[in-house]
Amino acid sequence: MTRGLKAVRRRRPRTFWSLLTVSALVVGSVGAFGIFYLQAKLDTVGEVVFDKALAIPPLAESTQDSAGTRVFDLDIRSGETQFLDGRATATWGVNGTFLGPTIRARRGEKVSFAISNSLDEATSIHWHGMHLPAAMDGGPHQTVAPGETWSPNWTVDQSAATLWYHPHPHGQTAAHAYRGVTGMVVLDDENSENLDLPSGYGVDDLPMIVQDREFDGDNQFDDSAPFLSNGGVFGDEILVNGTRGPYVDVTTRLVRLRLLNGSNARLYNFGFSDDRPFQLIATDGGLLPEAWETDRLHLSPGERAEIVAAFEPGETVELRSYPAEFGFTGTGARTNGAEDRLDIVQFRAAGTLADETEIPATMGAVPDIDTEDVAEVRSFELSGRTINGETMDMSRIDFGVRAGTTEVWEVTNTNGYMHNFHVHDVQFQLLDVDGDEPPPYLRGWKDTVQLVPDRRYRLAMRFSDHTDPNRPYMYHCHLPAHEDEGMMGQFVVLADGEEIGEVPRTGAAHDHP
Ligand SMILES: [Cu+2]
Repeated sequence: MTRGLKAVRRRRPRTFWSLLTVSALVVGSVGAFGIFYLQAKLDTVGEVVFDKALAIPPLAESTQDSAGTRVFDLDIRSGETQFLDGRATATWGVNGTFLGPTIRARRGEKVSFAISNSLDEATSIHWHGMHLPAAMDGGPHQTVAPGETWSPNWTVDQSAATLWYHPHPHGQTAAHAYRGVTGMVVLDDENSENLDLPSGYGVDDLPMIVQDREFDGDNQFDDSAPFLSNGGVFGDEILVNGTRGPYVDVTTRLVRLRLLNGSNARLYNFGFSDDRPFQLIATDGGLLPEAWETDRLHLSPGERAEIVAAFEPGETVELRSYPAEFGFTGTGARTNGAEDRLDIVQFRAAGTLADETEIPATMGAVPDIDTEDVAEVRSFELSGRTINGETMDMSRIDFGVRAGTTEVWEVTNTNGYMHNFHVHDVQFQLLDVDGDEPPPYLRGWKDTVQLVPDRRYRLAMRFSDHTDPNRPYMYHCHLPAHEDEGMMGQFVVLADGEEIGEVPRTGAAHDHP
């Protein structure tokens, strides 16, 4: 007994102290987690001072050469931009210090670009959503070295749509995009030009590049990912076209907003402060057959939507982002911004509003890919930073597709947080989600789709032309942090009888068309 008690007495302090240490560590960790978790939820409704007119990116100037090609000059450069009081923020831009001009072109036009890189590191300009030859795509194989000029050209051959451009150098996309190399592309066609939709650029047809930014104590962009984030950086300031605290003076009853989620990681669930309904008229690839009325709209990074909102004379209303309605499980929601509520832009309607436009009953063509004759069905599982267990290898062409054929790609996100899926070169048609008809906002042409965890998205796409056995197009998660870490693959479009070639080894900077 005595020995036993002694033994117990001797052991007790050690057990006690180790238990205390373990408890302290557990409590400390839970506490730290709890603090980060609680701080992770952001609500800026009513906090944003809307005191700056929304900047409208200028339309890019162009000249016409003797062959009728429209030529644009774009210069990627660094500079400083005044977002906050005090010190300016070091930024990058195109033909300016932050963001770039809007490229506007018409179906059938030949376009050509002189893209010069005035930075001191290589970058690229990728034409997100554009159907064009892989050598002109501006992906990781078409980087532009410092001091060099890259001159892609192609013929615009797709329906009217809101596209965009951004950097795509492998491993650096997130950082370069965050600094500000982003712009919009507006394509027109005969159909869009004859519709009665609001179309006065900057008046009742507004480009809206929506981006979150985090500023450090010295007013500089901070793109470090917060603790517990799965997607990269989440900023607590929202910029629209580079304007912080923007308002719009509304002069017409109907206003069309070309919304682009130009953020690196944040999902937006757009809606108005009074929950008024609005009309979705276009998705990534162009106009919907008919408008769809809603009061909320999810856009994941890279996705675009054109919406038309109606205003009453004299009123003021805000566009916000509401908590995500789906797409996250468990604690991943809060620590990935999905519970945030954010004021974005304020609309101030004039006392009298012009009322000369309407939403036509029919607008775009119904996506109608014939799936009777599918050449190939492929599966893509997105997990961690891999697609089908592999990470991006610049020299590995994952597969070849045959020009003139239709394929069905089945895509699944196996994580509890967000991935999305973007395919270069084509617009796809969503066939079903887990066998169910896609929701209305996914029934138009898409090039990027949010992947709700554990659902299977079946995408139909047709590869028509621009064959090149050596130069790949990309498919990837469009959270740039994920893509940079390898969540990307490469495919080539092959002509009849052609075999997969080899990615040119001459160095990306010299892979000029
Ligand atoms: Cu991802």
